[in-house]
Amino acid sequence: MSLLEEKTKGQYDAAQIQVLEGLEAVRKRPGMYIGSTGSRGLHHLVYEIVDNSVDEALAGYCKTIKVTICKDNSITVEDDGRGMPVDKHPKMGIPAVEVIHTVLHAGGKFGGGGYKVSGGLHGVGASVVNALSTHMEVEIKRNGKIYKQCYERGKTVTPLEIIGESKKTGSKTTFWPDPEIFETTIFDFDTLENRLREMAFLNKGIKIIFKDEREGRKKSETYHYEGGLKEFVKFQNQNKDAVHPDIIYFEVIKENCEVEVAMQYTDSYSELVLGYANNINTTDGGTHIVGFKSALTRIFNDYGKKAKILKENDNLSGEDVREGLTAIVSVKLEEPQFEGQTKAKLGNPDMRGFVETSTNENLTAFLEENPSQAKIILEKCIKAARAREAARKARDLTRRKGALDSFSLPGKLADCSDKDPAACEIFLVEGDSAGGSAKDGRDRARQAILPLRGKILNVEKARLDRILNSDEIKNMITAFGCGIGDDFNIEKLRYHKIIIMTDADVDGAHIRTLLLTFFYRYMRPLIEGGYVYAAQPPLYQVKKGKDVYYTYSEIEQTKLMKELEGKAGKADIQRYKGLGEMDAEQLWDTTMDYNHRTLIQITIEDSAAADQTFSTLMGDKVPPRKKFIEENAHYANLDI
Ligand code: 28F
Repeated sequence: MSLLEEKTKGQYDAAQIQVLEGLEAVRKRPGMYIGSTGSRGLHHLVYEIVDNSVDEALAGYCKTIKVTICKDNSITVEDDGRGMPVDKHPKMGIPAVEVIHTVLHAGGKFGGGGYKVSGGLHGVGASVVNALSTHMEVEIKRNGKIYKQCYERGKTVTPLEIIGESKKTGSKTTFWPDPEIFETTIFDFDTLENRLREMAFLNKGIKIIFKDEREGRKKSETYHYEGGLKEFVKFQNQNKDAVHPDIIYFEVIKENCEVEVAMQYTDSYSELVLGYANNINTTDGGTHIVGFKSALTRIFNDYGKKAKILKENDNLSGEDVREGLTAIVSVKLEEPQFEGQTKAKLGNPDMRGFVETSTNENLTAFLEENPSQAKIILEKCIKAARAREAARKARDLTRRKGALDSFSLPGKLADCSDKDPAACEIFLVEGDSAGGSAKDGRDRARQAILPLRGKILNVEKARLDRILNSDEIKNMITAFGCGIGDDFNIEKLRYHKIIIMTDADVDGAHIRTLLLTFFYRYMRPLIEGGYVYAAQPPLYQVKKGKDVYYTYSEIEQTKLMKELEGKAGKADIQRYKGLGEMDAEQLWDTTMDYNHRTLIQITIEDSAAADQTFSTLMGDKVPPRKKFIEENAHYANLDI
């Protein structure tokens, strides 16, 4: 054995052991690397591989990325970059491509000056995808050849082989997610579409072709936006009415960081400010967003006074200048620091100043060059300020003061005796009769009941002052105890489960949608924190002899009737039209009893998509709503 082999042998073994232990750790605790082994974790695998192609594009070598959900439910990602290196790694004695796929965090910084933008969980890299796949194949076009290597659950199973020739360059990865690891291995087209489209907006000029080749799905979409964030705002506002014609857009590129901003005001009353750092959606904000928001407030106040639209002692708040604003702030930097439990908050202090200064300069320039649009925006901010003032007075009525809390709770609330929020839940019940049954049937220690009389106000089309005139809404704010909007404080929430209990019919679904719109627009941390649930009342009661059964879907009902066919006697079937048809005991047994009930937890998968959905479904424009319902009707179980 040569001196070199002797020398590397020891290292090779040690490195090899580290490799095996590394990927074993990934299989033992996958959640540490991809967040969860549910659907979100499964989709993270795709983002990890796509990010490597995006990095190659940001380095300037790749133009097109193809993502395919194959017939056998594997995923293929292909790019036309330089092709992963295939030369032997000096220390490990194996090809660089094998290091990338078998050594944890081997992705590292790429040559060519681009930054490594991290994946959803900060670039755990292709090796994690390998460890969590039953099979993974990589094909590389480089040096006029086509190379191929295969892996299984993190282990190399074939040597790197030359399987052909090609004048092109690029990388192609196919992987089969491991059903031993994931609760589901079925990919969701919409989930991938939202993220791939977002990546195309965030990295202008990149072309992403997305195909679904599964049976009956034959879909193909291409995302390619030379306008970058400008096109993102246009897309986000497509179902809203802009109040000024131009999308305000600027980007500032420095040696080691860059910021890109696009923003436009619409006639809606809610705000949407989306932040990204290295393509990661910073849902908890961070220094870049703080910088952007402080610049916004100062610039509009300064400009407003200079242009004599504001009086000297007027002062617009942050909320006022963001009413109706759709803004996207994307920063790219070399060493991003993510904070918070979900690592979705940017911590780098210097990004605050960088974004604030960039926004100051460019927004001021836009307002001075477009005085008529500036005037329209400022007039909207002034109206918002007036409404806020009116709302503040109304809101003070919903805040409970002092020790007399119990007396200032809404009369309709049947509160629970336990005072530990983590143990308590509140049912928002449609209709007084069901509310009465729920009050009688509940667990008085931990279950509170707030009956709602019919439909609540559609907040998507109302300003806060009008919203606070609604008794139903005021009652909920007071009962929850955590305030709304900028006042919201999750620490004051009185119940850690907010359960929407409405009839299993179209009206019930509409009330649930109105409630979710209110929570999404004015109490979003309730949904983001997983506090909001929908109760599942039964659709049928079936009596046979002395047995009573409840079913919760048409499928379950059909299955039960088949099972009962064999038994003697006639089944007595009752289709529940509303909660009010159940007495207290039945309501408890079927929908409220901790041990038998089914609750659906409401979650937000994608901020931009959620905002789009609410503004489309609850906004003013009918054609987009009609289109949305047609495209998504197959998800609904209607009781026509
Ligand atoms: C389908 C997924 O992974 N594409 C990739 C490249 C290109 C290079 C590279 C990747 C290890 C640490 C350097 C080529 N030539 N698509 C992909 N394309 N990785 S991953 O290098 C990774 C090395 O840094 C590449 C010259 N420099 C870089």
